[in-house]
Amino acid sequence: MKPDLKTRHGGKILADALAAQGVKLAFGVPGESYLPVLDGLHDLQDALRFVICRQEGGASYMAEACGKLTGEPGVLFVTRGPGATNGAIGVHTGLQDSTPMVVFIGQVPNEFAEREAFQEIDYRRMYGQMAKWVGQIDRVERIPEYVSHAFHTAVSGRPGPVVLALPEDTLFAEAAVADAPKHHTVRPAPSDSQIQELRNLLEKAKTPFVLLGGGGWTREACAGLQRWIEANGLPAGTSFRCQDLFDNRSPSYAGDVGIGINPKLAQRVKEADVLLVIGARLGEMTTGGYTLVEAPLPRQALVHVHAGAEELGRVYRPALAINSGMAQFVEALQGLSFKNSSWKARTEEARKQFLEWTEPRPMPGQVQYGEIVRWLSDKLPEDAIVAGGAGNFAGWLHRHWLYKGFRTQLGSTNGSMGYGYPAAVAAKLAQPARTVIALCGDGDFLMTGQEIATAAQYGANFVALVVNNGLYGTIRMHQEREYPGRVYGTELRNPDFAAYARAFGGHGETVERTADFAPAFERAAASGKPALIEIRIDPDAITPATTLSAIREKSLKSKR
Ligand SMILES: Cc1ncc(C[n+]2csc(CCOP(=O)(O)OP(=O)(O)O)c2C)c(N)n1
Ligand SMILES: [Mg+2]
Repeated sequence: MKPDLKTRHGGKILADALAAQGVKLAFGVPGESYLPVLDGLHDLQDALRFVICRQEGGASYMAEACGKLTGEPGVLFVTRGPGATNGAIGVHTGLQDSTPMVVFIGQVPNEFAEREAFQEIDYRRMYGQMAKWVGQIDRVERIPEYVSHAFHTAVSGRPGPVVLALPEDTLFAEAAVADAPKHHTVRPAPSDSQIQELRNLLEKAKTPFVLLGGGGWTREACAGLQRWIEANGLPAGTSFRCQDLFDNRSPSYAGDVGIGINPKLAQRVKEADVLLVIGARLGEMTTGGYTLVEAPLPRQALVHVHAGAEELGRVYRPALAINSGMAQFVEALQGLSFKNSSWKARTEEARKQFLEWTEPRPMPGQVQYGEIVRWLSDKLPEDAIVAGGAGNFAGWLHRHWLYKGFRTQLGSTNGSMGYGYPAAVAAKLAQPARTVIALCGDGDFLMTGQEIATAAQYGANFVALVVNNGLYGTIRMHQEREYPGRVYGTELRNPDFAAYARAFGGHGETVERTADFAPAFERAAASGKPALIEIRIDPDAITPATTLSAIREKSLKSKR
């Protein structure tokens, strides 16, 4: 017999559906297009916190970061038209990062559909390429079904964003329907014969290399894989912005196979006879622009393990393709063990090269930014979360930070600026007991810096570093290389960032010498406010290894 069901309006059915999915935190900017949802959330305030942001770009990054950090779909609410367009950046990040997300967008009432009514967009077309699925809920009684479908889709196979449009009439209408229970997370597992094939390949291998990355990992799977890799003396690297999947202090860790890769590590990946890739898609950044691994037929015997069947053979024709969840694959690996002393010697060499590569070296100016990154890496708790944006300032983070634990990194593999600050806000709200820092560039920070208001409103107290070189430095670097001396469109006139933080009720510091950083950080961390430390670096210090002037000179010489 069916239970007696209460009649609820669509907004309440939706809010209750989210609670049934286990959602505890959602982000967004309100709109008149989804007032019934706000009314539904009103009753759930103690169980489900709806964090109101200052711009949908920041809100969508927060939802993405929450999904990345917890492995459960990050939830975003934006209004129709303008809200939906502002919110697109975090959806693109979620797509490229394989992050589970469910995005709700207001929609015009069905009676006005297709007239280009006020703020009307067809989200199926707009988000068609960026989301795993775009649906529109046209009938109030089907809200639980659509929400259940959305959550299942977001976490299955290769995780990613799902978009649901909410026509106004659906939300205001009423129905007596039951909630659907929490979604399953379905993962495939490797077959015995695939594991046997892997054994055969590795038994013959002289220069194997393991590369891990992508989404869908668990803490236990990472730990189990690390134990297996170490026990077999294999070298391991991580794909672009996935360094936190492997303890960087491990004797097996050889470094990150991403942007600004150690050339010796790049060579090692190229020379591998068996390349065991677990979870990584092998995108442009991880393959050095498709040169470390050639498409479609790699020189290495490629074993590609991925949770999304559609990713296997998408770019590369692997020697062995295994459709598996990460935890399932790691479990199957436990039955394999190899004794090959030449592997161990090569791993030791790779580790030595990693340690040499990551040592900070002197840069021009009064601030040794590499030493600051290393100081933080050594000093903060092992589980501290570092949220970073995009720009050359992140190069020092990639090179000098040692990630020690699962999900200690929040970065955007689509290289989108403005990610670090809102990602840190989300991390602090989702896991308040952990230390969180944001690492931003001067250009990067001001893309979403107004979310310091959100941090202040909700008590997300963490320290953000803004590395100020007065430049869109990355672009300036490429400009000097291609068109030396012809500087245009890459210089910035910045505000006083510390004063900016104070204006929002935060704590502000400005650092112009290395020695001033530690006391400034201590004050910022103890302030009990959202804190910001502007670090003024010499604009000539364009990467951890070279200067703008050296790049310009080299380019001028080659063009003479
Ligand atoms: C949203 C977005 N817009 C533009 C770019 C192109 N872009 C990449 S890095 C960069 C400059 C970053 O400047 P800043 O944050 O100051 O860091 P810096 O390179 O100076 O260290 C730009 C404009 C991008 N990646 N993302
Ligand atoms: Mg800059």
